[in-house]
Amino acid sequence: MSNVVISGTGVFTPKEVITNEELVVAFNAYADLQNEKYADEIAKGERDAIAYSSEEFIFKASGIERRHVLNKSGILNPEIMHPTFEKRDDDELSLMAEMAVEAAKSAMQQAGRKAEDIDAVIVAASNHERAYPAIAVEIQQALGIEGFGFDMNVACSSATFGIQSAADMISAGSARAILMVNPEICSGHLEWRDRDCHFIFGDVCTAVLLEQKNLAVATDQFEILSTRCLTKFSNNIRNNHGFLRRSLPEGLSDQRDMQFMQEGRKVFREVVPIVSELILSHLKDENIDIGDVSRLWLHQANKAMNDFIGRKVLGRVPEPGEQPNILHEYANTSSAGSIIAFSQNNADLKDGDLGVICSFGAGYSVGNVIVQKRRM
Ligand code: CO8
Repeated sequence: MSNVVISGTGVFTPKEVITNEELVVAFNAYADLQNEKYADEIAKGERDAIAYSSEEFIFKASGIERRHVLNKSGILNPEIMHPTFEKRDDDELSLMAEMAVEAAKSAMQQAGRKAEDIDAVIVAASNHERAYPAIAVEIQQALGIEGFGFDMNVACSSATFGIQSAADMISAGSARAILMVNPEICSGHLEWRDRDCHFIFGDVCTAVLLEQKNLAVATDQFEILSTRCLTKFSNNIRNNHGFLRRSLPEGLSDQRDMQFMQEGRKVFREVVPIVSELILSHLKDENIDIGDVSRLWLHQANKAMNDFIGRKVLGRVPEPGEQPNILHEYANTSSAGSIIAFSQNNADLKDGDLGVICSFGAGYSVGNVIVQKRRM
């Protein structure tokens, strides 16, 4: 459809790791401190005691075993409970740009491409370190890419929506090649003091290089056969930390809803059918039989959720490796999850094999990309 290929991918993985065990120890120490501090109010029934978190629950409910983060010490300090970063001067590379440059270099190397071959940069992520200048423009400068760049946000679906945007622009002739990057500093936005969600996210950055099929030089390429995106409004995953925060009435400028909030059960129940239906109808409209699809690279939020979607889409239990899971190692990395799964699990596919990259999350949003392996 598009004459566009993915010719390279890259993943920047932060060195620091937090295991479930370490996370739970820190959370429970925080709970003890708080419960001690508010012991009188708790005894009078004016406040609920904070319940302990548990490793068993986390693994069983999510499939997550550990997560990579940019700063471990702040998150695990029961007096702090969030990452801490040094202030950077405006003329230093920002954190998101730094991660993205690393991931982008790997994608460019895999694609056999240099800065002069690329015409645009898209930063597609769930949180942006600042509003302007766009992080994409900073990355463009850091890599020496001419042309243009912009930032976009569709939460967990940012990468697939970014792939669609890039593929459409390349098809239309606006650019020869586009670097689409997903720097996700989820740790900065997660409420580590809330046991319902403190285990969910990790940090990472992925990069995807897309280019005109007839210009691509990489040995292994994935032709984009078709993309489909869908959004449907829901408040079940939300945060209210926008730029009007300072303007709220006194006492409301630091509320729980300014970090990640979700109704996990409702999300699970409502998103699974939307995703399964979208994957199946998209394949049908492209005259592709699900039996001919070799791999599903799904958004990585919850292992049970992905097992469920895999079963619904394939009509059977997926074979090992057919629907790769990276959650145990990375946790939910928002938009980057399906791209990590794709990047780390495509080398064995043969020329002509078909696959689907699908992400889903806040919005609600779902992005589906049908690809076909090309071996030159
Ligand atoms: N330890 C022990 N017990 C716990 C813990 C814990 N850590 N947490 C909760 N419990 C308890 C609860 O209190 C509850 O107890 P009770 O039954 O007495 O009330 C019980 O365990 C069960 O709790 P839940 O019903 O919440 O548990 P679930 O089985 O539903 O699992 C999940 C929770 C894992 C969150 C699950 O619902 C899930 O994964 N749902 C899907 C969510 C999803 O896909 N979300 C996508 C969001 S990501 C996205 O869109 C990107 C947003 C932007 C990124 C932001 C970056 C930070």
